[in-house]
Amino acid sequence: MKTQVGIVGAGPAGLLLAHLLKAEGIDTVVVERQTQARVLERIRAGVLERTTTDLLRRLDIVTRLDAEGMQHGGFALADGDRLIRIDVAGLTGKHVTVYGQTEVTRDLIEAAAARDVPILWESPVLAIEGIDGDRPVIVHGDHQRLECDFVAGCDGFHGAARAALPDGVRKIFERAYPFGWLGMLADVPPCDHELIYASHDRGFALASMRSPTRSRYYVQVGLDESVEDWSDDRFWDELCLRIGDDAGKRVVRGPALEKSIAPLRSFVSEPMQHGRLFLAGDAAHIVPPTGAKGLNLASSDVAYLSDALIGWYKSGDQAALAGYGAKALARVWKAERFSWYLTKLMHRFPEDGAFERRMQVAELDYIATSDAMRTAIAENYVGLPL
Ligand code: RFL
Ligand code: PHB
Repeated sequence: MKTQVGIVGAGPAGLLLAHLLKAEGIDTVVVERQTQARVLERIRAGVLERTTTDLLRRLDIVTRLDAEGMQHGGFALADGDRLIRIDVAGLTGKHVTVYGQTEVTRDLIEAAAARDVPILWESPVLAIEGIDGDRPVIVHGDHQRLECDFVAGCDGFHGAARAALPDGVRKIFERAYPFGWLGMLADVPPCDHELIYASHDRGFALASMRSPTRSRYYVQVGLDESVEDWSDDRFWDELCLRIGDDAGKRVVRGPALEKSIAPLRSFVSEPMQHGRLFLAGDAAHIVPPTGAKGLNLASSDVAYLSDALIGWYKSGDQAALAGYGAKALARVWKAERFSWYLTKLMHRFPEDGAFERRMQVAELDYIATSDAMRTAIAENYVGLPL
């Protein structure tokens, strides 16, 4: 089999890239390890920057996004019973959109079928060969070979593409955090019309949502804990303690539709390209979810990469392709910084004592009283310009 751009992974990065290239007449094949059903049941991100919604608009895949996505002009940082509102719209003139990653993925997969964007399901990529030459090959499934001009590695943190960069080329920057997030989804109305990120003495909590009738909540847990340790009742009790009295009283309880634990990690692999292989999204970098940046970084990578590939095919532009990684990494590192900063500010670290806790409270005090601090947080949260 042959194509122009072979794409590994049918997550948001791979699917968006496939559509952006297809819209310019460039052929792609997406090769995905999982079944379509498995990809569609993964519950992950919930907050979309303009970077992401603008790409979906450019592709005209916005019918459901416009009908069901919720525009948010702010969020709150909670510290005990104090709520510090970050007026994102007032400070930046921009909004974020609350719309689940699951829905983005569903919309992209449905549009792929309608627009003849081929996706090979249940076909794990085993190797990527010849990235130093002109005709790299993706070896997948039952040792089938997909010959391409370029390979885009959009296969997430546990994928195969990053490992195809030669030894000695890759440099890893990493921080694993000593805790995870236990997430729970329930068909109950959210406790607030905006998101609340809570820094409590007992640990972090987040009140988020998917729709006016579906809530998504998280609590910080130890790495030694498992979902079985957390009955629904225990989860609701802990959440209500951590998010502050007012919001806690408004929490509507209900049975969990899903519960899972995600460890938190900061990770960057440089460079993001070698020869004819280009990495995008979680394949190249991971952020802790505190800043809501993971999916949005996948989108900005793909915006840069699609522009560079389109330039190469339309006008033989080599420079844009050669500069892709550096351009993407400049934005990635700023999102890494913001995600790390909010994670440090809002979580309890087992090694920290009373002094570090006072530092967090002092910083939250400063944020509460300084327009400059709130502006810095708002412009990072809403997404730095491309
Ligand atoms: P994905 O979504 O992991 O997709 C990669 C795809 O590649 C496939 N794959 C392979 N296919 C073929 N052969 C192989 N050898 C393969 N190996 C893997 C996988 O099956 C998969 O389908 O990566 P992508 O596209 O880069 O997208 C990244 C985002 O999914 C991720 O950054 C976000 O979910 C992170 N994230 C959030 N991001 C936000 O922007 N806003 C948020 O509010 C937000 N909240 C979150 C999050 C991530 C979370 N978890 C569970 C890690 C909340 C949580 C709890
Ligand atoms: C979510 O709704 O899943 C969500 C929202 C904001 C975050 C992380 C996750 O920062």
